Amino acid sequence: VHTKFIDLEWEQRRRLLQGMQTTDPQGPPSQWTRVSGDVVMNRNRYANVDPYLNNRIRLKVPEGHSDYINASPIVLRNTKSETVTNFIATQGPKAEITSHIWRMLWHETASPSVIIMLTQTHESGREKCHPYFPLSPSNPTLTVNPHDEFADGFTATVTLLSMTEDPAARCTVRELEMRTPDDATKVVWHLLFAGWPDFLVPEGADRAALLRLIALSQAKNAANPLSPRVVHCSAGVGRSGTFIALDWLLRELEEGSLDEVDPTADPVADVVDRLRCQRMMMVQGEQQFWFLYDVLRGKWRERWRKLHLGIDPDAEVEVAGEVVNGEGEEGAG
Ligand code: PTR
Ligand code: PTR
Repeated sequence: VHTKFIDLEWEQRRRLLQGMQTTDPQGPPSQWTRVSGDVVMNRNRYANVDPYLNNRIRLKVPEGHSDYINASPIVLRNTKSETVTNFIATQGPKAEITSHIWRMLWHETASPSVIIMLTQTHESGREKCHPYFPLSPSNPTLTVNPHDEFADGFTATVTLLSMTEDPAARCTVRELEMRTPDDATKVVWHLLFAGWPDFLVPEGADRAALLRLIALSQAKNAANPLSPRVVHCSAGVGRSGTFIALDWLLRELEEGSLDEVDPTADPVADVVDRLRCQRMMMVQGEQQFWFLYDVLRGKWRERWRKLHLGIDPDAEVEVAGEVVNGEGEEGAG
């Protein structure tokens, strides 16, 4: 029942986005209208980054409470297969409002659900994201306190079931179980990526690791491919936008949409544009923008060699910039 509900809402949203305007005459005057007010400002990590008024996740809260969370639904569709992929891009939760990400996850995603975290909790001595999940097996259970000022009565326990390192994806994989008071449960895969400093791009081996991470997140979500993967960094725009753009571009490549070279087409600029229609500042700065071309060019060349020369890229492992022949490592499954 839950999955059907999700499908419906997201399908409606997709149609709305295709028209690129709100069909609701009472709706906001512009697609770019931002959410304002003190409640909103207090809940934002950065004063200059927030979701658009008509494209935001609304928390399911009791009447009279604010449904605001700094999170945007993101929908992309691949050209040939017409496969729809859903994400939620959100900021790194702040300490007072960690209940919100759990509430959102509970209502908007299927089980198992997937969170991709692209920031460290602290970078250069500053908090980039509150540690909102159980960090270690020595302290495996976290309770969302229903009496917290911002929890609005929502409660759940989140238990760490397992924690493993996936070195090929430079990722800590946590399997969590969320349980509500009525004993309903949801499995949550939490993928914490270690290779991406704020405002920059993954370099060297971290670049290959990022591609592994993308594949890993798809695999963890494979049981419910329409359920949105939750992606966050610190502001939820730079690294998150780049991750989502790459996820889509690599799929375009795989399904052959980029095989015929059309000199007027620019799939990178197109996807960044489409992302920025859904959440501001997605893909931050030139460096992240060029990074997309760079990764795509490498993968495109790999595909071309495979199709035309029969050279299988999976039989090669990239080690610190050098390509050596050998067995491909398996990602953690
Ligand atoms: N009943 C409380 C509220 O309305 O906020 C807390 C709560 C909300 C508890 C949702 C559980 C919830 O999950 P579900 O809707 O799946 O029961
Ligand atoms: N005030 C910051 C700025 O405009 O630079 C907000 C910001 C912070 C924007 C981090 C992007 C950031 O990166 P990311 O989305 O990857 O966390």
